[in-house]
Amino acid sequence: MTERVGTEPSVFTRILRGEIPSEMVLQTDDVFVIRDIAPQAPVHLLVIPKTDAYADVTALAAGDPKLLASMVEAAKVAAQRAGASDFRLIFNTGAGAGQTVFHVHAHVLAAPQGLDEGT
Ligand code: DGP
Repeated sequence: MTERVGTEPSVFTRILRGEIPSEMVLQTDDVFVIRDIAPQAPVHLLVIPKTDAYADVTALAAGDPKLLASMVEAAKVAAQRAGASDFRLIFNTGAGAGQTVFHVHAHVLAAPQGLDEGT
């Protein structure tokens, strides 16, 4: 489990503040959803809690499971709005697994016609 360290705002906090442009697709009281800057699928969204208190999904699940549930609900709504009822939900957890931003976020990967094997 990784806690966020340091006082520098994460890139996602800076996006939420409007300091970095992004394509915002959904916002709730506690979660926002943007398009990934480097999409790996026809639909590639990032679901991000507004709080930066949790570095990864293990910290979030331990600290605020209701917020984790809110992320899953936001993923479903955002994927549906993008025309995809089925989607892949991925939490890269730890640098060794490819996590680069230590402000917990979920990748939503989808395609309106369904994802190909190997996407
Ligand atoms: P991860 O590797 O799991 O930590 O995913 C971080 C994702 O964040 C990666 O897919 C690229 C995305 N990302 C990084 N910087 C920006 C940005 O400034 N804007 C947007 N929209 N996405 C970003």
